[in-house]
Amino acid sequence: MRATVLGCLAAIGLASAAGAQITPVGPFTGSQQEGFAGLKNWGVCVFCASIPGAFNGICTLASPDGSNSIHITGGWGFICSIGPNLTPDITASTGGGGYDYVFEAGMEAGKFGGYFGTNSGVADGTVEFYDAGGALIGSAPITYPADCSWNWNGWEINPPAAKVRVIANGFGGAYCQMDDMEWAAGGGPPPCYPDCNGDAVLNLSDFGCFTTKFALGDPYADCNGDSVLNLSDFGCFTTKFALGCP
Ligand SMILES: [Ca+2]
Ligand SMILES: [Ca+2]
Ligand SMILES: [Ca+2]
Repeated sequence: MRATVLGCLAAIGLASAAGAQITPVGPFTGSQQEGFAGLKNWGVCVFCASIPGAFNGICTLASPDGSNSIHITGGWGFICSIGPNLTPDITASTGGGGYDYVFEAGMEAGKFGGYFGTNSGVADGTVEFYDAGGALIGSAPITYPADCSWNWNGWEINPPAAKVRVIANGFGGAYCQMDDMEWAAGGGPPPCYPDCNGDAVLNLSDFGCFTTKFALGDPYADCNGDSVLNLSDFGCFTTKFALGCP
């Protein structure tokens, strides 16, 4: 009987689409960089729905809602004035619900980061990670003050993300300036779901981690993959924790 129950639970586990583990990382040198200077092509569009060819051709910059809101420029004045970070030209959206980095199939981002700032007078934002099917697999805060300075934010994403969406806190997700972005493929071992904090040890901290993510509405906490966060997800997490990690 016990074996049958465990077998059923394991089958449910396999059928679920668990979220990704998102871990903040410090500045790194990726295998592809994007400084935006080579992508400014105002003869085609000054404000664009999408701009292909980013990160040496593996990524398209795109407006989430398809509006002409992706902009690359030498510098940008608004509440304050922001200039380039390490390389000429910077980018941001002027609306559209944020700013998407859409990666080619097979070039999903296992590590992504860069320098963020804003000229809008509104600090901070959110980054969202999506799989190839368009499902949200994780999110994290982006922190920068509202003073036109450049600030590193970066993440490890496991499993890697097919799309990274940057949403500023102000102006409908717009005016988060970015420069000198870094990309790296995934390469770590596949994540073990109950190791919520990603430290390769299963202990009480992972329950605390899960509870926090649940309270924040993080997609990771949807353990049974039914797009609803409720008590079933606590049961699911407890089961997966009991089954352990390889
Ligand atoms: Ca630049
Ligand atoms: Ca752990
Ligand atoms: Ca659920």
